[in-house]
Amino acid sequence: MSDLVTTARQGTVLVVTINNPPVNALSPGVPEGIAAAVRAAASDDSVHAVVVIGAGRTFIAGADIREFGRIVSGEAPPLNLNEILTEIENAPKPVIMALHGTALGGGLETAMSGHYRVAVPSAKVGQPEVKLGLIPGAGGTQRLPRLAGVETAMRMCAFGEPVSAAEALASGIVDRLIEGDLLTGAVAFANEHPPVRRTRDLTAKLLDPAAAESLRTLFQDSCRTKLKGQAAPLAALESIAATARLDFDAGITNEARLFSECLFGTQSKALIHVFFGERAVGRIPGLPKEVQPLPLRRAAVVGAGTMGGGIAMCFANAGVPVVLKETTQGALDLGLASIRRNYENSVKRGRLTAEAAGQRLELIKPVLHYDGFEEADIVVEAVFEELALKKHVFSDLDAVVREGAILATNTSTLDIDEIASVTNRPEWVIGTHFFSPANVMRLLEVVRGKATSPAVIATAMELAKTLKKVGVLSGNAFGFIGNRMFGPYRHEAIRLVEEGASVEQVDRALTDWGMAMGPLAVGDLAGVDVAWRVRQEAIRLGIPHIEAASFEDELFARGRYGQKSGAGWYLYDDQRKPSPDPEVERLVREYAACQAIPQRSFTHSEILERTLFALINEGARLLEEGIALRPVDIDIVYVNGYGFPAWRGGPMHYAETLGLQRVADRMRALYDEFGPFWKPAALLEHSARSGRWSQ
Ligand code: 3H9
Repeated sequence: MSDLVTTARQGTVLVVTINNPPVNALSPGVPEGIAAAVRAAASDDSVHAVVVIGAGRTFIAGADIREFGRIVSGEAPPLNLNEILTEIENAPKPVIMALHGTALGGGLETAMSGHYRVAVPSAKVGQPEVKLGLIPGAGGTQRLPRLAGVETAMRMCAFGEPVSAAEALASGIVDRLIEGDLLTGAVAFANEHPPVRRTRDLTAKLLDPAAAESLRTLFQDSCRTKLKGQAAPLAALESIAATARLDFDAGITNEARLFSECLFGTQSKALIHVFFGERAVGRIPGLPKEVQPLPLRRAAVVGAGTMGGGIAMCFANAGVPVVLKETTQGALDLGLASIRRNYENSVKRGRLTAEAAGQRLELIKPVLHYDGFEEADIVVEAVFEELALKKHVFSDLDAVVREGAILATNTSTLDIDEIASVTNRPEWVIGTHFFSPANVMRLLEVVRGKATSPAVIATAMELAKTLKKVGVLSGNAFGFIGNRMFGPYRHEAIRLVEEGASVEQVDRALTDWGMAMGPLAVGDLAGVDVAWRVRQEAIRLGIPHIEAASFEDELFARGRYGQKSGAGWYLYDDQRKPSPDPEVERLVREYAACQAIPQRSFTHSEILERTLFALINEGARLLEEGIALRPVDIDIVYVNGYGFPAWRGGPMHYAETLGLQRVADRMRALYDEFGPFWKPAALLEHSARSGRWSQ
């Protein structure tokens, strides 16, 4: 027996323990080890049953995701999990799977190849493969409907959300919940001498073809709205629906074909890139290992507007007491009312109990002065985006906040060093760019100033984890990573409209491609006035490629600020539902005539190329300048903060998927046609030949 799987005896029960930290993934050796133990038990007369359990914090969290890339590139052989699980299922003595932590993907599939499953109440089970662009590939789409029914299996496999042990019990996935020690409970279960019961033989919950197809259609519609563009959920549904017409073995063969199509497709590569990327961004190259994050026991936030209120909620949600400051009672009351409303809505939607909402609210202490700031380990300033105002707040903070506390500014574009310069402790100053709504959006851009100390950087990155966000470190450049790239992207969207495309066509091309929102609709959401101010600041600072004139200035001049004023690029009704505005179309054509901009029509692929290539080129420049540490940091920013489809992997990954040579060639052609804006970044030219971003 290998170290990955060990066995021990408890009376006539063979206990098989999986020991592959941190999550007991099915790395090579693990499934083989379990099967070998089950085989040994079969030929040992002194054993009457087998219990399989995970060591450490969890049962099996799935196949080893690191292996998939190696399989696709041909470095590793395909997984033969099906054969192994069939051997376990065919065992002549009962096999009881004991679940704690998470039994996910191949973990649940292994569990279902056993004859019974027992679980602690805190356990969760699921088939999350779709989140990696895959479907269950070791019998999950065939065994789960046999245990839980077709509808539950379709829901779990198409959406990938895990279910609790109680739900698993109710649906038949789990046979018994164990209060107290899991192993003791599992061995006791085995000692009840349950007969061998193979999941493959259970057919009572399967449906006839018509019923299975109608459920499939229902789920397909829901996937096409909620998981637009993704192939794996539809493949999972196809495989489950096939249980109505194929026997178990044919169903497994069909599943294997669909699994392989997903595995060798671009979507799984992209989603696996995002899975590891979200974990990789937390590792900061160059940060000395001995640097430890500082404890964050108490927080304070300056400004109870939309951002400040949301940030205070983030702390409260993480159980960190927070002082929330405003300058007037009216503003403070408004801010708190909005926080209260947010919590009430969560309670109404069943996401939070009233008690938990009350506890969180209690952690937020409203103040009009800096009371309580002296106790804070971190202060986040979230006042209006204006440099002079932020500097004023920071000089106040420097006077009231204790030494050794972090001073963070929630800015989306401003210069961290300039803000830090008004304090006597620039090494304690850092940018924390939250995205709106701060209590919902997962991204936290952490911006290091030139003096920010390594411990402060490490603490801010840890803060992201504490707040259940993904922190990405950026250098201090105008717009940091996300907004700096968003500039050229929107620039092109606006240029396309100026050159003859309609507003809806540009947005539509990008949303059809997978973006959560079109770039012009985003302008209306964020505020045309805000974009205007940012642009003026960029012009003032001499940021390259910002042209003096843009049609958006016309919208600004007419007070068309976007959603908040009822009109911007679109017209909005009372519910903020957009509709195209012929007036915008008239104004833009007038503008184009004045500026002598030649008019033409555009295909969707031209729109995609111009907008997305502008995004990619700016990303390459950020890498060249060292503002973004690695291509994956940019990808994670875009997937988590800008609605970039995760199944396309982020802009830099997408560029590799297209082929960097192709991107560079097209960029050169655009450069010849349109001039300096399209100058390919040196890094792009440099990386084109290898096809991978080099640094
Ligand atoms: C599958 O099973 C396909 C099957 O149908 C079979 C087909 C034939 N493999 O997230 P954490 C690493 S597809 C390899 O920070 P948490 C992770 O990268 C798979 N590595 O912890 C990290 O490494 P590092 C279906 C894995 O407590 C470390 O473990 N299963 C795997 O916040 C800790 O992870 C899934 O999709 C893995 N399967 O969350 C489950 N899982 O420290 C994916 C984790 O070096 N995993 N790692 O950065 C998860 O959802 C979470 O990791 C889990 C724990 C909830 C388990």
